[in-house]
Amino acid sequence: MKAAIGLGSNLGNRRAHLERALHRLRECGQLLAVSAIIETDPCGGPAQGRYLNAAAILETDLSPAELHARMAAIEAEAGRARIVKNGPRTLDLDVLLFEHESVQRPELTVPHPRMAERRFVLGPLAEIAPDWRVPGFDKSVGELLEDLQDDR
Ligand code: PH2
Ligand code: MG
Ligand code: MG
Repeated sequence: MKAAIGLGSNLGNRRAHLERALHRLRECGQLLAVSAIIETDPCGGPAQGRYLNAAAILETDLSPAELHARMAAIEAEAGRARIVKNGPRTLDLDVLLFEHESVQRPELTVPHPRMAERRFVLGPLAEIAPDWRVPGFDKSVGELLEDLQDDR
């Protein structure tokens, strides 16, 4: 099964956090594609530093819940603390898409509920998976990015 994963960091050695996470994700399956790492202005939350963001496609035998748990462990390894919503973080790993499944669990919603509004998510993802159709939108990742560019 294919999962699209969003990566972000704006604390500490940001690039090292992302690279370490990509290395650890290889233990969860096969990384089929990794986008360029881009620097982005922070969206939402308190005033904070700029982010490095990227996206990756993982082929995995894990379920969405298992993958989410493994990703939370990788975040914890990077010293991720959850103090402020949308606050600065050493490492954020989000399951953006899982095949064409919709997942509604207390700890995990897929597609990621805010991905369609976020250029820092759609930009990197459109680089590696522009044609992936997003459940609930009846649009592809590339089309969602175009919509965003239309109204901003
Ligand atoms: N993540 C957030 C909130 N704001 N802004 C940018 N540029 N990049 C992020 O990864 C990011 C954010 C919550 O996950
Ligand atoms: Mg996030
Ligand atoms: Mg997250």
